[in-house]
Amino acid sequence: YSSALLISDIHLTPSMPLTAQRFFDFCEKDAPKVQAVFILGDLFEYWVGDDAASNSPFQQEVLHALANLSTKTKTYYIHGNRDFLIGSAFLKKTGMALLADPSCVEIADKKYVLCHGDALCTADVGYQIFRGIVRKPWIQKLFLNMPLHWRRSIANHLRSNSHTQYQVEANKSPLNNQMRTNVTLEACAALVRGQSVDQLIHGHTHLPAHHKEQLGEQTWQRWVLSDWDLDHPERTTPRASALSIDSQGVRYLDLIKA
Ligand code: OKV
Ligand code: MN
Repeated sequence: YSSALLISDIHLTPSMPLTAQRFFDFCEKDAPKVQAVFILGDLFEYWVGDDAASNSPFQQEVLHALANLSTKTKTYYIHGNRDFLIGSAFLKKTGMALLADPSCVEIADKKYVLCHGDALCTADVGYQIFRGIVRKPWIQKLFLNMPLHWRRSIANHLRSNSHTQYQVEANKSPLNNQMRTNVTLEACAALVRGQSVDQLIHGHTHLPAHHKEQLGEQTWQRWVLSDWDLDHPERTTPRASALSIDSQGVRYLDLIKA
């Protein structure tokens, strides 16, 4: 592809209408201008199975926006830590192609490693244990075979527990918490070394920035995608951006100003 847009962490939910509207506008106006769109996970705030989407008018609206976009440009998806249960039924209806986490892609003659980013947060041992459990195929099969109301109830419990736990940790020691929930230099180094690529793009941490990093002899660049937050009442400056790649290079596209 000679041009692409990359987004992640939109955390779509009906309770965030301004964020959702910006996403619909993105699909209609911004995204069709490029040859490929990569969504690097956490498009949705939560996901308990493709069958739940059929009952939700909101998820249907998102599905149609993506299906319409897929007729105009190539669309790719990488699972996030929230919507990793997005399955082949939803993907087929939206026309998106699933990419493995991580994946190596070539855009405008340069190679990039793309991933959601949660697997790089290796200092967060508790989260990596949770991830190891819910990412096991047999556990996912078990979960998906439960009645929808059980799945919703489990998801609500896990979500409220994780929210409380996170706030407790953050209040105890904010700096330690930030370090624990960020990617580690070692995990990034291992990833770029394994893929023999020196440009890495991920989301998840909600810390958008361009980094030039080094560990030993190894050097690489890392771009972090931003989350989208147009609904948060305490946030005076709403945030939403995409990463744009073309023959000119890599840059952040501010979707609030645009
Ligand atoms: C996603 C996260 C909730 C973090 C549960 C097996 C279980 C899947 C699941 C249930 C929860 C996804 C699918 C959600 C991410 C949370 C809370 C914290 C840190 C099982 C397979 F329980 F049976 F083992 N889930 N949902 N969290 O609500 O979208 O990432 S979720
Ligand atoms: Mn995430």
